[in-house]
Amino acid sequence: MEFSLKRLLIAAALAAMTSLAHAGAAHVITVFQDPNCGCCTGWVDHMRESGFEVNAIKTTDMALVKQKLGVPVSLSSCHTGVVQGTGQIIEGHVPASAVNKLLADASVRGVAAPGMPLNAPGMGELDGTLVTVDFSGRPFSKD
Ligand SMILES: [Cu+2]
Repeated sequence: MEFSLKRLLIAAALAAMTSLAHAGAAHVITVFQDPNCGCCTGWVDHMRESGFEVNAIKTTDMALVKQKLGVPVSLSSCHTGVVQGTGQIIEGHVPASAVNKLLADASVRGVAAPGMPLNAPGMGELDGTLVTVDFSGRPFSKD
C-alpha cells in the first residue's frame, strides 16, 4: 500500500512537471533525491547559490525515477534533476556552469556526472578536470 502510494506520488510529480513545461518559468529544476542523501542537498545548495530555483522531492525510489526519466544506468549518480520547460535531465553532481551550457543547447537531452566524483559541487571543490558527459557518454563539459 505504502509502496504504491509512493509510486503514485512520483507519477504525480512527473505529470506536474510536464504540465508546467510551458509555464514560461526559466531555470527551474525539479530534483529527485533520497531523503538521507547529504551530498544531494549539497548540490541543491550549489544550484540555488548559482541562481537556479530548485524544487527538491525526497524519494527512496530513485531507481524508478531514473528508469522513468531515461537515465542510462551506466551514467547514474545519486540525485536526478529535470529542467522545467525543456525536460532536459541533469544526473548527479553536474556543475551549474555545465547546466547553463545544457540550457543553451536544446538538442542535448541530458547530461551526467557519473558516480560520486570528489571534485564536483556538493562533493568537494571543482578543479577544472571534472568531465560532464551527455547521455551517449560523450564529453560535454570540463569544469
Ligand atoms: Cu551525491
